[in-house]
Amino acid sequence: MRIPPQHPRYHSLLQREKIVEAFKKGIVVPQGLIAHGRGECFDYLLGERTTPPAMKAIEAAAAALLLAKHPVISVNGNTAALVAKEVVELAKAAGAKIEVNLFYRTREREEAIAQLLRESGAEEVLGVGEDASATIPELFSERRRVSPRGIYIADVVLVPLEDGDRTEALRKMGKLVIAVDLNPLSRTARSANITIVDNVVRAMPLLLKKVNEFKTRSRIELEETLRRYDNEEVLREALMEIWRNIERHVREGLLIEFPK
Ligand code: PTJ
Repeated sequence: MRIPPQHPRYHSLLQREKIVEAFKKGIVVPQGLIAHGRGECFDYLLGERTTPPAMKAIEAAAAALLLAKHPVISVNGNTAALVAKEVVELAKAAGAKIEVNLFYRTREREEAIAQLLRESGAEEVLGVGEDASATIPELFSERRRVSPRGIYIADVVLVPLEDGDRTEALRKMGKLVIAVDLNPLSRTARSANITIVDNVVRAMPLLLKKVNEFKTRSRIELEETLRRYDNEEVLREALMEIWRNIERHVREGLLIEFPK
């Protein structure tokens, strides 16, 4: 369906269209539609903008990716539907590998997502079929199956739109986990090392920009950016952004005015 650009909720409706189209192609699962709806709700409460705490997390994430020996970007159905091109560009800029990792894993979905990533410019996509032959310990969902050349040996893993279990399991393996999650109260948000509380469609281009900008920084400067970062503080600030946004609406009134 064509969304008219003048529509006041154009950007949000466009994202919905992308998710629905990807659902029809077997890239997104029905549960992914529900997850997207939950994200929309938090995005609304955040004011559909990248907040200052999200920007702090993006800077720390850029530093972590540039400092990493084996950075990996993990891709699921929703992420592929919304930001396949940005994932590929970020992987190239940060020297990261791209790996398909699905909660609702089927061979058809792995292949469809890998195909979409290749069409978006990816030269190599890990985690498909036999390549996902290593196992994350203590994880019982299909997400436990990972590539021995990718997530299994990674020191930094970027996990957009994750479910909590794997973030915890990856942390227990000693990896630095960067999450992108609009819900600052989710288990993923609270167990990652760096949580970008922002819509993945806004966060990924900003992260790419920061990675390119930080390439001129020394390792010492990047380490200092990471050292100063406090995820608990950033999550608190993200919640305060939601709080203040609600407070502003209460103060300024809620009704839309019409000419008499
Ligand atoms: O493709 P699969 O099989 O790996 O499945 C993917 C889903 C997303 C269905 C699966 O990982 C899942 O069930 O995730 P959850 O537990 O619903 O968590 C998804 C989180 O992403 C929620 O906290 C949402 O608020 C958040 N979210 C949804 N849309 C966005 C988002 N965060 C950032 N940007 C979004 N566009």
